[in-house]
Amino acid sequence: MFLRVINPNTTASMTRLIGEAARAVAAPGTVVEAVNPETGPVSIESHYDEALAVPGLLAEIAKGEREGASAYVVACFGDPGLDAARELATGPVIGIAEAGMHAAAFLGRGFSVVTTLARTTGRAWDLARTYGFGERCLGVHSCEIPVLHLESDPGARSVVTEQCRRALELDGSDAVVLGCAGMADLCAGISKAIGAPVVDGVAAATVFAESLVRLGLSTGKQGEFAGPPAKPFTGVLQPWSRLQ
Ligand code: 2AL
Repeated sequence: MFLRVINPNTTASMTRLIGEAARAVAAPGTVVEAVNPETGPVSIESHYDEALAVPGLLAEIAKGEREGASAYVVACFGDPGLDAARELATGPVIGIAEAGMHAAAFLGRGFSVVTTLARTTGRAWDLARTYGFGERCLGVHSCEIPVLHLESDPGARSVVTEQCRRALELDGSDAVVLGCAGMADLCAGISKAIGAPVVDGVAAATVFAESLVRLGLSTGKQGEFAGPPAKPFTGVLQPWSRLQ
């Protein structure tokens, strides 16, 4: 099985971290290729960033199709471009927010999300409702740590850990979902520190994507998620044209 894990931001060190998290849970025989686009924002923490990350993400899906990818993970917690990615891909495409919330729903009645900046909490709430977890998501909390500071700030681990502990108490939830792919390496340590299940969406999406491939299941292609119609694109988006 060939799993293409796409970090939709362009920071290679974060892509390496994401690849390690995916490989740590992938089955023997699964080849995990962790990649990031050449074009786009270095981190995704606004609607603007998210919108402009999507062309690069879709180029990576198109490349995966040419190379025969079995499935894809979109490794950013806003799940940018997920529906468009499903139109392009033959195999299943799983977003890490979608995977993290589904996993957490197996672990208790309610879960909390702990994310980076307060401005990303609206998107997390929107996704919880879109995925049908509006009543199971009991709170979305921010750490006020920008995405790229998760790597560079030596205090980040303890701030995220304490926000997870606080979220669990305030919300009365059973589990915590980490709201950024860049938190993947913190997951096991936080779970141990707070004594509750903590879900990293990168790991959850990896295992769910593998499971769907093993079940022989992929996106329905008869209607909404059929390949996008052929048409030219103009200007800087000319390379995204659909020629046939
Ligand atoms: C993210 C994420 O997972 N990757 C990124 O660049 N931004 N999420 C977030 N809440 O800031």
